[in-house]
Formats: sequence, C-alpha cells, structure tokens
Amino acid sequence: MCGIVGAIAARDVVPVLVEGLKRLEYRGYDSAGVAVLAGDEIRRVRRVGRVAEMEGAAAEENLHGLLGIGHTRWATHGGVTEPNAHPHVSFDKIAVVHNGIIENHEEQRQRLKGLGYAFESQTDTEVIAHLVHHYYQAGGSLFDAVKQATRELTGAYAIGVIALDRPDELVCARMGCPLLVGLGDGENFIASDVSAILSATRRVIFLEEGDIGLLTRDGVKLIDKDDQPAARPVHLSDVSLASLELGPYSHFMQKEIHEQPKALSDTIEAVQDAGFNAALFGEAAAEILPQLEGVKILACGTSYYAGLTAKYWIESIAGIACDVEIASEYRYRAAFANPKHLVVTISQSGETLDTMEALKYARELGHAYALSICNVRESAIPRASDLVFYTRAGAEIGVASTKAFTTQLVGLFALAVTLGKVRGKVSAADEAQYLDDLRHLPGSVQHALNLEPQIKAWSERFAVKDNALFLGRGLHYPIALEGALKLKEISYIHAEAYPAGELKHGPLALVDEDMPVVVIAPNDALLEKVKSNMQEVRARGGELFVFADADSHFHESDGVHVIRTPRHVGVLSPIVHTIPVQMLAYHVALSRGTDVDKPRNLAKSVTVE
Ligand code: HGA
Repeated sequence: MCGIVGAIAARDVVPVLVEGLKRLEYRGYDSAGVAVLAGDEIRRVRRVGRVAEMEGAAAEENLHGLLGIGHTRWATHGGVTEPNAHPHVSFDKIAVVHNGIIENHEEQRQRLKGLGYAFESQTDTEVIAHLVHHYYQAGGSLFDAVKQATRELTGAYAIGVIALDRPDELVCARMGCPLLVGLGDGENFIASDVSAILSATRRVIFLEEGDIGLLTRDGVKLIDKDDQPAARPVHLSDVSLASLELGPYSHFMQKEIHEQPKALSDTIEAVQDAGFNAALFGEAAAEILPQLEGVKILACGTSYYAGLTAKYWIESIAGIACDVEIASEYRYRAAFANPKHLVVTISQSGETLDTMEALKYARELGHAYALSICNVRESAIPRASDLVFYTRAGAEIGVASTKAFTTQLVGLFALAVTLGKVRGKVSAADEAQYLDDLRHLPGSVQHALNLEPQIKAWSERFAVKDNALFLGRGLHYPIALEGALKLKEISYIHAEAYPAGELKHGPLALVDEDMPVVVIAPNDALLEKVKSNMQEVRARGGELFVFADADSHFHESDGVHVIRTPRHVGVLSPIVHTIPVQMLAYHVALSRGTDVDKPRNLAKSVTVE
C-alpha cells in the first residue's frame, strides 16, 4: 500500500518517477505526487486522483530535475485531499514520501509545534519531514538527520527523502514496510517494488528492517539498525516487463483470471519435479515435517480463505489438526501455542503487515517452525520463515486476488499431501492419484474459463441487485466465501457466504425474490444435502444461480439457473469452482461500471495495520 519511487540520475527523472508511479498505482490510488530538485528550489506537483492526472499537471508545469521522489497514496491518516498528498515538505527545504503509519505522530506533532513547525496536512507523514528538517538544520548530513529522525519514530515506514541543498543525495529508510534500491549505471533508484524501476534496472537490493541508505549517482551506502555498515546482496530481478502489461485484455483482473491455467501449471511444475517431498518446502523441511503435531494457518482476506480450504485437505489427507486464523485477530490475543504446530502464513506479496506481525507473535509465543506460502521471492515473510513454498503466479496487479489464490491452493494441497506422506497416511497409489489430479487441473480450469459467455449473461441480473448470498458446503464453503468477497470488493454489492447447512439457522430470513443465491454444488458427497438447502431457498421465492459439475444432473427450472462446470475433479474441485465466481464478480462489476482493477477504498500489498 502506498507506492514510493525515487531516482537520482544524470537525466531528467520525472519520466522515471511517473512511469514508476503508474506501475505502483495498484498499491494506492487516492492521490499522487512528485517532488524534484529543480535549480534552487524543490518543485512539487500533487493531485487527488490517478497518476495520469498528476502526470498531466507535471507536464503543464514543465517539471524536470535530476533528483526526485514520487508517491501514490492509500490514505490512512487524513482524508483524500491535495494537502494530504505526498511528498510532504518542511520549509521547502526537505521533501519526504512515506509508506506506513507513524504511531507516535501525535506526540511528535506536539513537540514539533512547540519548536515552531506549522502543519499543512493531517497526515502522520508530515512529522517526518519536519523532524528531518529539525535535525538537518542543526548541522550535519542529510543522512544523519534521517538517522536521528527515524530513531525517534515508532510504527512502520519506508521513506524517501531529498533536501534542497543536497542535489547529489537521495536518502531512504525502511522499518516494517517494503523498500528496495535499484542499481543503475550512473543512476540509482528506490522503490516499493521492482515493477516501478524495471525499465531502468533489474539489479536490486532489498533493504532490511532498520536499514538506512544514501544513494548518489555513483553508489549506495547502507547502514543497518545498529548503525553498522551493511552489505546486502544484489539480486537480479526475474520479473518481466511484459508480465506488467495489459496486452489484449481490458483489465488486469481479466488478464489474471485468464492466466490461471498457466500460473497453475507453472506452480504445479515444481510439485511434479520434486514429487510430494519435503524438499518442496526447503532444505529444513525433511527434519521439521516429521516432528509436527499440528498446523496453524495465519492469513488475511483471500489468503485466509485459501487457508480455510487447506484445513479440509490437511485434516482429511494428512490426519493432523489444523486451525486457521485471521492474522490481525491472532496477533492481539493470548493464544495457546504448541511449539510443534507448524505456523503457515499465506501472503501474495510476502509483505502483508498483519500477517508478518502475526508470524512474529507466533514465534514469541513459542512456535518453533514457520512456513510461508508466497508469490514474491525474497519478500519479508518468506525471509522470516524456516520453510517456503513459492507460488509461480507471476505478477498480480489487480487488487482483487485471483491467480494468487488458486496457486496458493496448489501449494497448500502439496503441503497436505506431503504431510500425509510423512505421516504414513498417503499410499503410493494415493500419491500417484494426487499427482494425476494436479496434472489435469490446468485443463479443467481452462474448461471453466470457457464458461465466460454464460456467466456474463448471468451478470446482468446481478448488476441490479443490492445483495447476494453465496452457499457452499465442506471444501466449497471457503470458495463461497471467496466468491462473496470478490463480488463485494469490485462490484460493491453486499454479499455474504454461508455453509449451506447454516441457512435455516438465520440467514434464510433474508431470502426473498430480490435475493440472488449463488450455490456452489459440485458432484461430491454433500450434493444431496446442498440440493435440500436449495429447496429451502426456492420455497421462500429466492432465485438460485447454481454452479454444478457437468456430471451432477442438475436441471434448470423456474427460478433455478444452472451453469455446468467441468466434470467433478475430486479433491481439487475448489480450485476449479473458484473460476466461475471470479468471472461472475468481474462481469457484474463491468455491468455496474466500477473500476475493476482499482476498487474504491482498497489497495494491494497491505503494508499497514
Ligand atoms: N500514513 C500515510 C501513508 C499511508 C500508507 O502508507 N498507506 O499504505 C498517509 O496516510 O498518507
């Protein structure tokens, strides 16, 4: 959330900053701004709204410079207004961009006011600008001023700082929020993620917690949290520019939905190469997995629903207890920890702050081992874990997660089967069957994608509704939850999901002819139960929209609409049934004219609490 980019070069950096912000826009899109050093002034352009508007304003104002910082905001402190947009400045001498939340901002604000600083915004960020100014004007380097200032901040931040009289320096710092340095030729960069600077360089250094960096055109100096010089490895990013482009699609969400057969087969390839072997999760797994007495999954949002699905797999296939908890809840409760319960965190970006903090808390409580399921290599959560399974979904830009979710499910399924093997619950024949199921999965998903025209036809009926219910049972209940979340995230229709058996215990009261009820009805052991639950809806006038496996003999009737998904694929069925609910949400949102890739109030990579 909130995207930062900065550049120091021998060329005009404004195009670099603007392109970088466009790439980072998925992280926040309330407002955008840049500040550059231009001659004897820091010039700043900020606009509420999208980067494109700010870009137009920067062009009109003929903004150019060899050193600058840029920001795209997802507001946490202070409304979405131009005065609250970053960069923030202090006496036009210091400019700062910030991702994160300064928790002691009120205390610092009072102190700085006492020192004569006036505040122009309601943000927590402005205190950073003034604090850096305060130390800088006392003498010394900008780097030292940032060091002194950041040591007095509590909370989370990634920042980029420039000063009027330091045309050859860009200073950055990181604590709790992602930040990397990009190494160019006679030019260097900072960014929240590599997409922002990919057209300039692929060589990146990931900053560690507490690091502070000084970038000049020719080099980078880093110190760690203990003020010691830090040598960090240089990585060559494998993210391709093409993967960040829309290509023939209208939206990233549409593109990413359609990329799922490929994302899944890339992810499955790792499983096929290694088999369901501990090595799939890292070197230490062979030693750790046999010791386990349980699994505790911690995640947020869509990843949490992946965790809920995994619980069914882990308990039924591996015969080991599994509980799943929302990370932001877990981290603040006095939880019971069994050191032999493996903590599994799930995060697309690997930077989700609530999940990261939950992991740290789990360690404090005594959990001995942690496994991360993550889509971004070298991100913070895998680095803080003993074991990791990297999904190979490729860059996911759409705010509503799609291919990250289905590939997370593959990783979790592989964990369930591997644990089952280690525990002697999975025979060689079972293993061969599971591998075969995985091999067929991308084809079944492609088949489900072909249902798009029928789903699009349904979407018209949903677009005029204010509410929707999603029902599923067993393994497919989490998919109902995911379907409801997708619909509310991007179409703003209020949607709830229930295990179908729960209807009569309350939510049935909501059902009338205005309530569309989506039913995920695979041809599994619970099908007859689901059919009874559907009768309960029909009897109250509710209109049913059923996703039924091709082999489940469902027929359309009055008030019952049926789309036939592929033939039942067994234990991996939740992955196949995710596709239609994603497409339903996408087409309903299109019909309602909402911004599919950048839904209101949301952003991706949730790096604030
Ligand atoms: N607290 C700052 C930055 C917000 C942020 O990082 N969001 O992800 C603000 O509200 O401007």
